[in-house]
Amino acid sequence: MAPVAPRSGDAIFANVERVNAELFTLTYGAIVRQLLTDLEEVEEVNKQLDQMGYNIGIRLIDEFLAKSNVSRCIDFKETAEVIAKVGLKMFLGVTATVGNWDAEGTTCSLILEDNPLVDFVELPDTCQGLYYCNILSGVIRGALEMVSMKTDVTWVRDMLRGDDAFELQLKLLKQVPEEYPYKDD
Ligand code: MYR
Repeated sequence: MAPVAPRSGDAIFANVERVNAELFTLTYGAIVRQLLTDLEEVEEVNKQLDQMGYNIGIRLIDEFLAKSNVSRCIDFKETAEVIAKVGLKMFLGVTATVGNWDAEGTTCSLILEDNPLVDFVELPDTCQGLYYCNILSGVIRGALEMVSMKTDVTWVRDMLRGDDAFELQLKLLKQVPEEYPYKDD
């Protein structure tokens, strides 16, 4: 019998991580498929994915702030960089490039370097109009709302729809100033 070469802890860990990532991707695919069956209308699926993401985002922000040690951002530009380089990395294992800023500094794009949500995914013609990754825009919208930023987050490029990248547009609609709980007399 051929001897079995022992595998290093690192190799086993990398394998477990890969399997976890694949399981996550496949589970997400199963959720989208189920929504398509249940809701029938692609538009409704888009809304539902966004809402699910929002519900995740409003909870995930606590974990993000606790684990990342990120302190208050001075402006929306810094917030966008934190999402691109720290938030996405922490929860999705990818980073993004921030660009396409408008003159006011309130609208920008996150261009994803990679998108593990779409591994193994091919959309049939019946799914035209589907924003498959809409959960992600919802997560970011929900998380930002919890740190007083009302935003619009939409996909402007989507490789599953034939574009050359995955690009999310972040638009800051309103920043609610946080109130200091005590009044100085
Ligand atoms: C602050 O000024 O309070 C810090 C704001 C940081 C917001 C970071 C939001 C992280 C969102 C994570 C998205 C992950 C998507 C998978």
